[in-house]
Amino acid sequence: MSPDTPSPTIDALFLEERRYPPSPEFGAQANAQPDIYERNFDEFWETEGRERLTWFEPFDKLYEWEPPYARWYLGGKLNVCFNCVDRHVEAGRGDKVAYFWEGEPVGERREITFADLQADVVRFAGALRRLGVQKGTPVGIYMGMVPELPVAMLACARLGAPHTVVFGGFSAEALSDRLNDMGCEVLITQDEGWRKGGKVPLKQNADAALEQSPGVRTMVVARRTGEEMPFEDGRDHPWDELVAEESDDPASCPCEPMDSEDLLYLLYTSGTTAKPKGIAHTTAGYLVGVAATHHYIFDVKPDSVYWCAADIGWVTGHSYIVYGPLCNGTTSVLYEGTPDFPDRDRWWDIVERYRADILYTAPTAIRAHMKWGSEHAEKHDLSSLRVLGSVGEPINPEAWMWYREHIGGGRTPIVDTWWQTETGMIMITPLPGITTTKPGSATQPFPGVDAVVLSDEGEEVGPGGGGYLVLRRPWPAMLRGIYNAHDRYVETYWSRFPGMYFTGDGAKVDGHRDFWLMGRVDDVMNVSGHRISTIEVESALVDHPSVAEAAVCGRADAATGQAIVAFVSLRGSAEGSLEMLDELREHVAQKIGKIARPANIVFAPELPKTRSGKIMRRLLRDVSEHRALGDTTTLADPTVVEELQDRAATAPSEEA
Ligand code: 7RM
Repeated sequence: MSPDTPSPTIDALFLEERRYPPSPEFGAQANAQPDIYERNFDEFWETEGRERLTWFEPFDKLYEWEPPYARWYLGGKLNVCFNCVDRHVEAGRGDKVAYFWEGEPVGERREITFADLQADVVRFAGALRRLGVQKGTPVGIYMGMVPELPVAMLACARLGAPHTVVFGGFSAEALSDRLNDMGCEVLITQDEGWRKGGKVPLKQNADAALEQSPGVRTMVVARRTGEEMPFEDGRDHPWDELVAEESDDPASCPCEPMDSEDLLYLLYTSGTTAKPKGIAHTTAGYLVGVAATHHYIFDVKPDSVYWCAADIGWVTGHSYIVYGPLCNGTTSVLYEGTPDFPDRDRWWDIVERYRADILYTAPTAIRAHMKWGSEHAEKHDLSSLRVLGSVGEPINPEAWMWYREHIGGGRTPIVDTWWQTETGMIMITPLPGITTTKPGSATQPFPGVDAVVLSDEGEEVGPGGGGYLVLRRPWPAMLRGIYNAHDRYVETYWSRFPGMYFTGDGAKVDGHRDFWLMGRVDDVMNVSGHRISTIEVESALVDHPSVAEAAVCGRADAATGQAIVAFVSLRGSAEGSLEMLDELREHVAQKIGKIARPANIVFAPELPKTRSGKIMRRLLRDVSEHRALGDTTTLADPTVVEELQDRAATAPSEEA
């Protein structure tokens, strides 16, 4: 290619032509009806704000937009805990189950009604108040998937104390960085967590973290495993002893009236290398955004049993296990453990037992189930399922098809929901009953969301072309900045295309204006001037019947600029032979073109992922270029990369 030929921003190579129109029966009963797309933006969010929440004082202005900061529902007063808990009890729904909690050890279960939740939250909020927590006190939370985790979050919200939840799998160092950045004064943790039958030493990690976080003066420790452990006098307090002294009368610890724009929480996202960013979410806009999207996108009904299988430590858990579902008064499943403990049918056993009708999970989990085989799901009656959701990464069309067929019985709509910690709520998604879905496409912007794909030059890319995904209009749950880092906020999100929010993701739009996400733009590969997205090569690989999962990255290459390296994990009994290598390269060539053929393929049992299941391609680049690894703090299992380094050193390549 000559240097003056402008290259496309991202090449779009993968063509997927399967279509799944909604069934008329689903459409007729759906929460979202087609006219939702015709609603006026202001009218839609005003109505949602007024009708979906209970206000102590009504708002008088929908929003103010002074780029890059928006404020929503100005003048309103409300409390998130009141909306998620108290008002449901006051309305006579105290006996409704809020959470069916399922512990990892088989047989450990708790049924928590909205009235139980209120009593627990009131007692714990009272205890925190006695420990000096008041409106504005920053609180850290470091726990596993126990009922006390949502209780702790809601108790903070009740008092008006902003929280930061640090995922229970993070190290002491990651925890103390976050506590220090937010200036936390109190930390809530638990003795230990359960994971795959083993124990995670949460309190011990918290002790180590506090050595580097002198600002934290108080620690509250919930009991989970009951293991004896040292308590520091004056600093550490057992949760159960604290709450035993508190009243469960809601009037004894009332909900603090908060301003619409008061801080609800920070959630830290790790930038690629730099220090984690404290993404700020405030009270009213966030709650309206997550409750409205939860209602329409998952088609939640009053008698639904909804299960989001994410971890609460990730934004998906904040928005769609805690705040959205509780605000809507929904019954949820809350599961503590992993999908394969003690057996690979654990999830399907849970779906069957609770008759869950909505399941929301991530492509990484779907691919794991696919790798283990459909026989585990077949042992169970999954006929209660009505809607399936996916989030976290682009979903490969073959994984989408497997999910639809083996979990959804070929009957349920799938909502592939695109969003970010920063957006707070789902932004691009099908609406079940309305949208014709396509395997691998997140389809349409949610009503009122203004998403476009732009070229390097900032021009809108036409149908079929790939480019940068940006959002042009503010939305209620949008981030209100990075905590204490205005310049970084502007630089990260608002400087690439002035006045518009840059998502950092690549995308293409097809002839029906449906969106196809193409991964992080930092991961796009450049092979002889062709800018190839990782997801398209990965999806071509996963399309091969022997492949369960694939991750690709570019490594420096003298001839082509970059060459594609693929890391492939095979299904069941398939073997990573030289023949398989040729077959896979040929398969990619046929599916999307010769240019996208991997130069090297490394067969590996597992791929390096973050705790929320996203493939860490940055580490794959380090492995492929035989470099020392960059930051690995967010890696779920460090042994996985070590294994890859060994295998990459001996992997056969194109030249071999
Ligand atoms: C909810 C969440 C955000 C990044 C985002 C994308 C990727 C998320 C999808 C997706 C394709 C999807 N928050 N992503 N959902 N890519 N299709 N449906 O994941 O802050 O942890 O990550 O995740 O790259 O920018 S997050």
